[in-house]
Amino acid sequence: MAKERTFTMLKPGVLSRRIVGELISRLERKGFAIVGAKLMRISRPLAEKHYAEHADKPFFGELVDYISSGPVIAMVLEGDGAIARLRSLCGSTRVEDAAPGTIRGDYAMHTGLNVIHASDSPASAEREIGLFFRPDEIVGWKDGNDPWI
Ligand code: DAT
Ligand code: MG
Repeated sequence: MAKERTFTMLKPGVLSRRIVGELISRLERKGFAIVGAKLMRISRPLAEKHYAEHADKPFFGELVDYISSGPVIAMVLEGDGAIARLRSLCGSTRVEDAAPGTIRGDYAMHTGLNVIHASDSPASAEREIGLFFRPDEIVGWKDGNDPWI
């Protein structure tokens, strides 16, 4: 499986619940390498761009309100097959379907507050990384002999 980069974000509420460390630990424990990370508050225009594919959904307004309502941790993760593997670690979008053992399954009670974002395809990953990170904010550090990722 080819090495990929994907975009992830710990959503508003994760900082106030003091579970940033736990969630990042789960990403690291799986084997992803963190190559970009920032604590930020998302502006409404950035939120609207990030979630543009949902602009005509009934929950779009609430989604943009929520994602811009508090601090988030935006990250770029690297690893073999990172895009699909991160989606699988996060679990299903609907919390009713998010299996125990996944991040959403373990930490979320409401679909609209499902704790973590993860890019859903190579095209989304490239687009979302570009929305949140300048090229010089991404620091590749993987040792060529590192067998973990
Ligand atoms: P995902 O975050 O798994 O990629 P998505 O792109 O379909 O899911 O939706 C983006 C976010 O919007 C999702 O994480 C939570 C929210 N959302 C999705 N469907 C929803 C719904 N039916 N009601 C309320 N919020 C919803
Ligand atoms: Mg999505």
